[in-house]
Amino acid sequence: MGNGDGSGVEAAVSAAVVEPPREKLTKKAITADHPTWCPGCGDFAVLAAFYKFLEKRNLEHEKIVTLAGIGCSSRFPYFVNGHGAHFIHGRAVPLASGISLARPDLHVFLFGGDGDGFSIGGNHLDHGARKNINMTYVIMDNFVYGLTKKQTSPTSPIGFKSKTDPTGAIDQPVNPMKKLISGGATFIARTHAANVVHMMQMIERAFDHQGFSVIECLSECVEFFPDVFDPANPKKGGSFEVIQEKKWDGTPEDELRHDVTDEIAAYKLASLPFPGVFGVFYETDRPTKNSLEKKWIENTREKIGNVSDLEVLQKTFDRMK
Ligand SMILES: Cc1ncc(C[n+]2csc(CCOP(=O)(O)OP(=O)(O)O)c2C)c(N)n1
Ligand code: SF4
Ligand SMILES: [Mg+2]
Repeated sequence: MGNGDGSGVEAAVSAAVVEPPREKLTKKAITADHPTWCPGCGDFAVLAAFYKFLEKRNLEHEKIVTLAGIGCSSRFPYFVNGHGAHFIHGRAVPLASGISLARPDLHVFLFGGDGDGFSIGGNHLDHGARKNINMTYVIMDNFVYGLTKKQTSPTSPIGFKSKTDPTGAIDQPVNPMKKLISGGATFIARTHAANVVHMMQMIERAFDHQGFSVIECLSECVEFFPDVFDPANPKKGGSFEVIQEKKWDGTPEDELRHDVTDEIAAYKLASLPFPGVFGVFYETDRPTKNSLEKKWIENTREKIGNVSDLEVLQKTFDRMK
């Protein structure tokens, strides 16, 4: 073997590192623990849709990251066999931001509840949105704090009786779509856990979007706020109204369809009374923080002569002496 100049060895090494063809990602491979949610909880369907999405898109298994804060819905990463963390209540966005920026090659998914996302994590949500950090965030909204057994959440409707509002909630609830539009999220959609096909479509669209993409998914807490989403569930006598998006085909009916790039139109859709409409409210193309930081790092590297990370660190320490 070899001709004495090392090329034979190199050839042997490169032959040795040829990767075998990837096995298709199966549900079995991505399923971890048995979900511990109450029987009938809407969150089961969100997990099922996510498994289906992962299988369909056949993502590289080692690049899947699921993150969450705290709550019933935030138990999600336990049930996905991949990299993941069940993090501090409300702090999943900052954790995901760090991972997304440091490892832009990974697929960063966040799952969590209305309390985690809009209450304790509400401020982080705004900053993730305005910075347009690349990630896919599914907020499983059940209009209640489920894990802690029925407190009023930021999306609970006025009049909702809970342990914190025994005579009925009196505070104006957050409108998730309006909050996300004004926060600066670049992909904003709404779906319902009773419609797996629609959920899948929204997850795929959010995943394909470059930037901070958020889906509000109505997911029923059968224990502490049952039947609240029936008005949007045809199987329970409701109607699931899907947003008709513009096809830009010049037809008169297209005039009436929704332009997802129109912020004001998105805001108007968000003002419709409950149960509102479902689909993509808003999508815009704005540079991600990931891409801006990459440029900035590359420019700095060029300026300092493409030295190694260790040398940069050493120089920084030297300056501090
Ligand atoms: C800093 C902190 N504050 C409060 C709590 C208690 N706590 C845990 S989960 C939760 C709310 C969960 O509600 P939500 O995010 O809507 O999730 P759900 O259980 O409804 O899916 C609260 C208040 C906590 N764990 N940490
Ligand atoms: S308490 Fe509600 S949100 Fe939590 S697992 Fe049970 S049904 Fe689901
Ligand atoms: Mg909740």
